Amino acid sequence: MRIGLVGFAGSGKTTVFNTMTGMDVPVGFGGDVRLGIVKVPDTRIDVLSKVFAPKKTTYAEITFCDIPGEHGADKRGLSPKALQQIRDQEALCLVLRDFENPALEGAPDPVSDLEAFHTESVLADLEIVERRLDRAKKDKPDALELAAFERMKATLEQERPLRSLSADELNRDRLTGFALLTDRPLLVALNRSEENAAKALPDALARLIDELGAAGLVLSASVEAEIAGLDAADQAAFLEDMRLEESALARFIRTAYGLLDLISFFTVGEDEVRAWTIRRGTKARAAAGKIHSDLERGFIRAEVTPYHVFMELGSEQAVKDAGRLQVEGKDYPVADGDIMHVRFNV
Ligand SMILES: Nc1nc2c(ncn2[C@@H]2O[C@H](COP(=O)(O)OP(=O)(O)OP(=O)(O)O)[C@@H](O)[C@H]2O)c(=O)[nH]1
Ligand SMILES: [Mg+2]
Repeated sequence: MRIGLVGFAGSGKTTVFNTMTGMDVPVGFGGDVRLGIVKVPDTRIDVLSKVFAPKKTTYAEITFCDIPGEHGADKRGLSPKALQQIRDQEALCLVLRDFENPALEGAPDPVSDLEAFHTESVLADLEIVERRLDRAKKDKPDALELAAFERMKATLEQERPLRSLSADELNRDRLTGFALLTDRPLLVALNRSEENAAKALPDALARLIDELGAAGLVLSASVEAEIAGLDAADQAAFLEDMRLEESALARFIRTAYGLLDLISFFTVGEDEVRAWTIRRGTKARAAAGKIHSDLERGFIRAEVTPYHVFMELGSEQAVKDAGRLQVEGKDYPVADGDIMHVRFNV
C-alpha cells in the first residue's frame, strides 16, 4: 500500500518520514519526492515464524512517499506540481504543523491548515469534474457516468469531500484515470512539539476530521526521532516516561489499517512465513491472486485455520485431528488472521 505524506511547507513531513522509515533525509524545506518502505509489525508473524522456523519471514509492507509542500505562485497553498504528486497516492496522510517553526511566520493553526488543504483539494477536484461535464455535453454522454459526475459536482459545491459518497454513488469502478483528491482515504497527523506529545486531539480539530470522513492521530516527530534512536529496552521506558502507550509508527499503522479497512492473512511453511494485506471482505479466490495469479486462475479451495485456533491447538496437524480445519470455496470472505493454504490446478 502506498501512502503519501502531504501538507504545507515546513509542517514536518520529512521529519515524520524519517522517523517512520528510519531513513535520514535532510529536513528543512523542499527537496525531492522520496520513497521509503516500512514493515508492518505483527506479533502473530513473530509467533508463526518461531513455530515454523522458515528460511524466510516476510512482513506486510507500507510504502511512504514524502512529497515536498511546494507553494503555489502566490506563496500560499500547494503548487500544481505538488498537487499532481499527491494524486498518485492510494491514501493520504496530511501532516499538520502544531509546533513553532522559526522559519515560518505566525503561530501554528492546524484547524485553519486542515480547512485550507480541504478547500484546495475541493477546488482541484471541482475543476476536473467540471471539465468532464463540459466534455460530456459535446460527445455522447453515458447516462450513469453523467449522473455520477453531476452528483460529484453538487457534493463538491457544498464543500463536502467525494469520500462522503458511497462507491455506488461515485460509480467508482469507472473512476480510474480521474485524478481526484478528495476521494482518497485521509489520515490526519497532528505533528506536535515535545511537551504536547501525549495530549489528545483538540475537540475542534477532532470534529473537523470527523466531518471530512478522515481519521486523526497525534504524534511528535521530534519525540519519535528520539525513540527510534534507542534500543528496545530503553524504548519501552522512554514511552512510559512520555506517557505514550506505543510508538507513533505502531499507532499510525493501526489507524491506517482501520481507516483503509485493511486486514492481514498469512501463509506458512518451511520456506516462508508471510503476511499479506487485503481489503476486508476480499474473497478467498481474489486473496489467492495476491500470492500468485496461478493460484487465482486455478483456484480449487482454501484450507483455512484462524490464527487463534492455531494458537489454541499448537500445530496444523492438531487442528486437522480436531476437525477444526476449515475447507472454504472461492467466495469465502477471508478473515483477519486466517492462515491459508490454497489448493489449485493450472
Ligand atoms: N520542534 C519541532 N520541530 C519540528 C518537528 N517536526 C519538524 N520540525 C522542524 O521543522 C522544520 C521543517 O521540517 P520538515 O520535516 O523538513 O518539513 P516538511 O514538511 O518536510 O517541509 P517541506 O518539505 O518543505 O514541505 C525542520 O527544521 C524540523 O526540524 C517537531 O515535531 N517539533
Ligand atoms: Mg520535506
